[in-house]
Amino acid sequence: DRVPVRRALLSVSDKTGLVELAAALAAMDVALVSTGGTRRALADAGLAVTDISEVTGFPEIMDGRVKTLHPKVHGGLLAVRNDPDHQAAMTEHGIEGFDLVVVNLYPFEEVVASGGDEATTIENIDIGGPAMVRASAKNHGHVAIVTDPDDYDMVLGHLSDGKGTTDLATRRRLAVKAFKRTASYDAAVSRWMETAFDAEPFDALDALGGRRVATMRYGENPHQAAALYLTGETRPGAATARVLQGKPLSYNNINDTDAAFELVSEFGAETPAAAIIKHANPCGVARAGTLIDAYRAAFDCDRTSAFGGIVAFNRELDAETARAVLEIFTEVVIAPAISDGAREAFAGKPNLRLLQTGGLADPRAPGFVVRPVAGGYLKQGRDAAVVGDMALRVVTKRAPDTREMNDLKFAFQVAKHVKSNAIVYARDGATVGIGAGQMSRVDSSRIAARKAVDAAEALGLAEPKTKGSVVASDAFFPFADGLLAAVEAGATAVIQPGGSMRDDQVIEAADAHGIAMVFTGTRHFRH
Ligand code: 93A
Repeated sequence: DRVPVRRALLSVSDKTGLVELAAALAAMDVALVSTGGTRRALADAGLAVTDISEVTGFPEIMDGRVKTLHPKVHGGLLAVRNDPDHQAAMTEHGIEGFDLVVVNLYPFEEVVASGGDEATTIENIDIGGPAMVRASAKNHGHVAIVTDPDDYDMVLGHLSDGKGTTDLATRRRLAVKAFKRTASYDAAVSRWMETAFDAEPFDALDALGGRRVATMRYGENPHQAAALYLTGETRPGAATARVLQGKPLSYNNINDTDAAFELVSEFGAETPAAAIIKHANPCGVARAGTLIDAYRAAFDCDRTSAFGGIVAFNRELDAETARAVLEIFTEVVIAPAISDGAREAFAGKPNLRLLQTGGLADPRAPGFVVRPVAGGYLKQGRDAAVVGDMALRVVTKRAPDTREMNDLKFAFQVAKHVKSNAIVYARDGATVGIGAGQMSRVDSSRIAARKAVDAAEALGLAEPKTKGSVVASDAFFPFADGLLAAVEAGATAVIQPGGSMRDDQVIEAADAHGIAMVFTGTRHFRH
């Protein structure tokens, strides 16, 4: 198990003890081969040394990024000396073996510690060095790999005791140390990148469980890492859908597509429904006799916001509706099924992501939702409350008529899928104004009404569709002001959970304006 050391490769950034080591090796008739800087240091000390470029027949290129990454080098490190095939390859390609390899790496850790800039730090990520270290350590049966100047004396001692040979036990010990070194080196690189790029480490992402099925180019923003995990739940939706065409889905795409499909699933398959989502909030939702009418009505709610949106349907998507969707730029289309005609229509827009879920998600099905908090995460049951199951209570003098009641239920179903504070105006099965995500309910009311005015202008209507509409609020009106804003916009009926200390005042204001109001007793906060 002793290997005679006849030829050594030296390539070191830390030149401590280098000349002494090389001189001792030269005195034992060991041939020396080195990379540029190391070779110069040895030549300056008067030692005979071959430049690596003479071995490879190739200059060091790209500022030294490629100097030892060559078969003449790695063949010499990895060859199993007593393997006839390896011997034949060495002869055929003029490869000579290295018996001793002395490498220490670019001072990456020191550059980071001294606050080097990004470009300098990246240049100090050693690639060729670790490759040589790992190759030699793998081939420790034939090669001794020295990665630490503190070991030079020990190795020289073994060589002189063993008449210029190394023993297997020493080579094994050196190999273990070598792999520990490359491992800690790479750990330092990934740690630095994590901080420098503010990237979420995937092992932290993985820790929540589930099976990682896709890694996105980035998360909500380009500096965030992101991946998609499946939990094994078979719920139809964005994560489990078949992607029929299109660019890879981004993190935001999947998040928005999930919101879109959960929303249309709320309605079941009975009546055709369409929802258009932006930033996880709907900017238009409608039900109608046909899918295309539902889409057009949803689109009319807020044509401006619909641009670049995510569109979800609760029925098989037909060709005519597909062509209507293609009239504006759309990121993602998702439906339980996609007809051949619709697929053909989308084929002309190969970037558009087309998703087929195979079915609708059951809005009543149990499930859970997780959200991270610093140092941990919150877990809660999915909001599986459905307006159709709620004990609705008319609290005003006037009860809603049938048309109002249908729209009230529809508006409350949509409000469940709007970020709080949510205010949803609806008329004839379509949203006509949506106020989302405001810190005060009255602001959401005003924004929803304002958007309805803008939509009327865009559509060339004499007055906004909120005239004669109904309105849903995801949580109770704490004061009468939110309700009065709805009255001002022209709503004739209101649906809300109720339960405020001032319900009396809100009911009184509704009665004073002839408004019909329904309490659901159930709240739909969504944050
Ligand atoms: O830039 S590298 O990743 N590319 C290489 O091919 C390569 N080969 C050796 N860095 C490479 N090295 C490293 O150069 C060694 O690990 C050592 O740290 C350094 C020695 O270079 P010199 O002898 O020119 O000072």
